[in-house]
Formats: sequence, C-alpha cells, structure tokens
Amino acid sequence: MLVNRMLPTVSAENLTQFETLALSSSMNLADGHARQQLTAAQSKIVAELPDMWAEAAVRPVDEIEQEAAESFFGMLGQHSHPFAAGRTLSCYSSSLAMEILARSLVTTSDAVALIHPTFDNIPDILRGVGLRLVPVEEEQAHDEDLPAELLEQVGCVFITTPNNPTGRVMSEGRLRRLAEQCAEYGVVLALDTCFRGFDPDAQFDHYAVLDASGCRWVVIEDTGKLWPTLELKIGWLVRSANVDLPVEKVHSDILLGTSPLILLMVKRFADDGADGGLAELQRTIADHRALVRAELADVPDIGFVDDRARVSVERLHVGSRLGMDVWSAVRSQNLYVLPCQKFHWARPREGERMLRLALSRNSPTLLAGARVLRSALLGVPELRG
Ligand code: EGV
Repeated sequence: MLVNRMLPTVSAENLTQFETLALSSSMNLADGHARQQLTAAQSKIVAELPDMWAEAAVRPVDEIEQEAAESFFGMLGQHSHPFAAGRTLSCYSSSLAMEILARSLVTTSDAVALIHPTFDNIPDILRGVGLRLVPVEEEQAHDEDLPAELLEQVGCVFITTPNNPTGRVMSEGRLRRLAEQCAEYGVVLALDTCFRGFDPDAQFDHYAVLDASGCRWVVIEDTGKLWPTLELKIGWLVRSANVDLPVEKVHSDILLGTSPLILLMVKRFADDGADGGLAELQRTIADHRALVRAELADVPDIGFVDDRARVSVERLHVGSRLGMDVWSAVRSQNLYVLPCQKFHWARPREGERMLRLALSRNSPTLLAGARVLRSALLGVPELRG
C-alpha cells in the first residue's frame, strides 16, 4: 500500500499495476512499451492499413505469417530461426507466449532457474502455474558456469537477454556455454529476447548457437517494445525440434491464431526496420538516454547504474533516498516512473533505491519528466531508511 498526503491512496501489487497508474498521465515514463511518435516511414505504413486489411482478408494466413516472421527475424539477425510448421508460433503478446511456455513446462518439471532481477510478470507467470523458482543472479549467469546442484533440480533455465531492466546482454560465448550445460543436464534453455532490437550485441544468430549445442530450447521474441503501434503487436514462441514440451497443444488451447492484419503490419515495420528504421530507433534511444543523463548530471548522490545499456529503459540509482519517496514526489507532479523493488523478485529490498525510466517516448515528454525528477531529487531528503 502506497500513501501520499496529496493524492488518493493507491495500491500496486506488481510492476504492471504501477504502469497502469501511469497510462493516462501526460508524463508516463513508467511502462516499457513504445510511445514515441511514428517516424515518417512508419506513418506511411499506417496510412496504408486499409489496403493491408484488404490484402489480409484474401491471402492465405500461413503465407502472411511466414513472411512476417522472415522479415522480423531477419531484421534482428536471427537467420537460423526455424520455419517448419509449429516451430514459430505467433501469439497476441510475449506474455501470452510466456504463459504458454509455463503451462508446457509444468507438465514435465516442478522448478525453473530464473535470472534475477527481471520484470516481475515472468516470475509471477511461472509461479502462477505452480513452478518453484530458483534465482540465478545476473552476474552469475553471465560470468560463470551454473552449478551442477542447480541444474540437477530444475527443468528449465530462463534468461532474459537483453535483461529488463538492466539491459545486460548475454554474449555469444556465454550463450554457447550455457546451452552446452543445459544439453548436458537435459534442461530446457528458455530465452526472453523481447528487447533485442535495441542492442546490436543481442543480434548474433542465437538460433545457430542453440541448435549447435543440441540442447532443448525455447525463445520468446516480441515486436511490442520497438514500434509505437498502439498495442498492435506479435509475441513469438519458438522452439527446438527436440524440446519435448506440449507447446503447440497449449498454444492451440488458448488461441487459433493472430490477426493477419497485424502480421502484415509487422512485416512492413520490420522491412522498414531492416532498411534503416532499426538503426534510427537505436539512435533515438541513445539520444534520449543522453538527454536524461545530462538533465540530471549535477544532482548530488545519484547514479546511472547500467553504463552500457542500450535498451529503451534506464535505471537510476537515487543514492541514499528511497525510490518510493522519489516516486511519490514526482507522482504529485503528474510524472510516473517505475520503482525497482519488484524487479528483484527474490529480494525486493535490493531494488529499493532504484527507479526505472522509459526512454521510448517523445523528446519533449522525456525532457519535461527529467526536469520534474531533477527538482524532486534535489528536494527529497537523503539519508533515509
Ligand atoms: C515493461 C507488461 C504484462 C509488460 C511491461 C514491460 N505486460 N504484464 N503482461 O509488457 O518493461 O514495462 O515489459
């Protein structure tokens, strides 16, 4: 329960509920969805939606689905991703793909090793089907082999790369070694790569590495973080031939398929992405990161935690202040950010002095938000807690 003297009492049980509070605000730097304005090329695609509707109504869906996947995976360097029937399933969102994975996993195992920290709907979905979670610290996953005792007690290792909120990317070498370990122990390696479009380091051909290892694997991909398409998006659930999980069956329990109109739109956005749009997006996010850092540069006792992050979110350490105090102070000025405790799903206190700011916004919104944040940081008492 959060209390603020100026505002009605609110409660938020997870990060998404914190994001919901922000949805109607003019300064919403909370959720990681894309809310920047369309580029000129993207506006042109949107103007052609009525024609795409007509096309989607008459063409075979499997053809449209394959074209959308080819364009999207191709844009991201994922050239070895499988096209064979049932290997790349489209979903309305990546969280739905996650739910399908969770329900599939729980038929054969009772525990998952999950990266820590990460966005809290991942642990919540996994726990929601009854899976037990074992935290794997981000540093550990990136720097060392996983211990045998861990791999012996889980059915799956789940890694978000680039991670949300840290932006940390698993290198090709580390992915190869982790996949080899998973192969050795018969453990499913699951990757959430929803933020990979922002970081070229996350765009080596993951499917080639996974397949070469021989491990059982599942990858969740997402169009939802990249383009300001008003929640029109696709989450993809991709699996190895040998995964031996009822992924297709569970998928079919939940949906028949996604909209061919959205698939056509995704194809067009991805083609534009490959044609320079993705590089432009990466530059925009880099500019926005620089803008926020510059605006807060001379505020004492703060820090930007993730030096090398290129994802569309940025963590801010608020020093000896409490994140929730800053959250409340900026909320009274109509600015919404995300407190970080709940990313640390195993030990929330580790996130209590951090906030996450969304960068996929228009520059004026970000600048206005950064200014509100700046004055709040200068005013919120330090040395608390
Ligand atoms: C982010 C929220 C849920 C998620 C937000 C997100 N979706 N809860 N199904 O899309 O980083 O803000 O990932």
